[in-house]
Amino acid sequence: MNLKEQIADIALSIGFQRIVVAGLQPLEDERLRYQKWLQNDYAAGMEYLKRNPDFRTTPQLLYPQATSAIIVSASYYSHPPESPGLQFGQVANYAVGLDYHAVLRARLRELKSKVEQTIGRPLLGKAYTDDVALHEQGFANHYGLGFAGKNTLIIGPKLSGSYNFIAELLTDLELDADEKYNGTCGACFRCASACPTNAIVDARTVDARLCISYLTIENKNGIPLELRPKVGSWVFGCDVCQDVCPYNQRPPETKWVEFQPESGAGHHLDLFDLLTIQNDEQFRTRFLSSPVRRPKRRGLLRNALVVLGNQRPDGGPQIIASFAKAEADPMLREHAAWALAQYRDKKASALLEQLLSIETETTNQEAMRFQLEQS
Ligand code: B12
Ligand code: SF4
Ligand code: SF4
Repeated sequence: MNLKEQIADIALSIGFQRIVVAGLQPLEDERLRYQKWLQNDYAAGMEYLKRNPDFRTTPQLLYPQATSAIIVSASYYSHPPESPGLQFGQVANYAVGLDYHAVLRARLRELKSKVEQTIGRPLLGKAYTDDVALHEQGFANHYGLGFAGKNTLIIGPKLSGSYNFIAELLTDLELDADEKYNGTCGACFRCASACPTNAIVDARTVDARLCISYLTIENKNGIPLELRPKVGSWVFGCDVCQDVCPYNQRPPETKWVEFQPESGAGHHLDLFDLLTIQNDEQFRTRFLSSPVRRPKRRGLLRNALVVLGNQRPDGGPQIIASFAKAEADPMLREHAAWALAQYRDKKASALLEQLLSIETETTNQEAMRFQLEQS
């Protein structure tokens, strides 16, 4: 067995799904495509993506001592149960367990130390995953971890699908780079047709301004009015363009307990319960070590209000109105008013009128009057 095969064996024994070796030459095509993506404003409010864009396709700028990159994928999939009811919102599969950044980095460190035992010397190596620094899908696509589907996600061979994370170890090992994997979507266009917001604007191009994943996770502002109904039941992230993909019909389940729903927030969050979280500290304690903490209390409660407006569970109006009366954040009060208006019944409208009578922000008053007219 040569060193590359030994490393692959170790990676698989740790529980990674697939491993390839990438060269570190800059990816010029991806650099230009990424530049165009930024120019089209598809990165929306993700300012961190706009800084030092060329670093993303030039790994040696990140880590000059590196001579190769070991790229791995790891399944995070666990089968979602039926929703327990209308007061629950759905969490994207990648976020149901513990924070993947910490889990994957720990597993990459394990890989590094086992490779060190094998070669009998310390290894120079840096672990990355989902760091803004590297264009992970570009390298994964170029060196055969899988192929880039029309939804932009990397789809592994042999029906291993796309419900997997990408992570990498930049090292000083001399290893032969792998070749591109020639998978294809063929004539399929299911993801783009199923996307609730038409965010897949071209094959292999997502406009984040429209993507529910962006709107509910990275977006720091309100969710645009016209997109709120399309968010549907997604309280955090979105899996529609993966669920419909023929390559994901029988996805391999995660091998790691950390990604199981029991380890983290789970597949569904109780939206009434979320509205009882009163401050950032309570929120941090509740979602410590979960990816769901990313949009902070303000973002997650905003999402909860949108899903409540879409699903309109019994008992919702009273709970939403009590929440809004005590809430200091004007953006959340406006989303609460919107959610109430979606009930389109007298009781909810009366509660909305009460909210309007105590609202202090002029822009919110205007928005609430508009909602009242619609309700
Ligand atoms: C910013 C970001 C987002 C943004 C933008 C997503 C996007 N598609 O651009 C938002 C917030 C919307 C997002 C959402 C999600 N994300 Co995200 N995200 C990232 C991040 C940080 C950068 C991605 C990026 O650079 N986008 C810019 C565009 C230009 O690049 P791209 O789409 O990656 O590149 C594609 C094009 O260049 C295209 N391409 C290649 N050749 C050609 C040729 C032609 C002719 C054309 C037209 C295109 C084309 O293929 C490339 C690969 O798909 C990466 C981590 C990283 N460091 O790379 C994770 C990452 C892509 N996300 C990931 C995940 C899991 C998700 C979600 C599934 C989470 C969820 N369930 O809510 C969704 C999926 C939504 C979707 N359909 O993309 C995983 C994907 C794993 C995989 N198997 O592919 C990554 C790799 C994180 C990780 N380490 O695992 N994400
Ligand atoms: S994650 Fe959802 S909103 Fe984003 S591209 Fe996929 S289906 Fe569309
Ligand atoms: S749904 Fe179809 S078009 Fe979209 S990524 Fe999967 S195979 Fe490709």
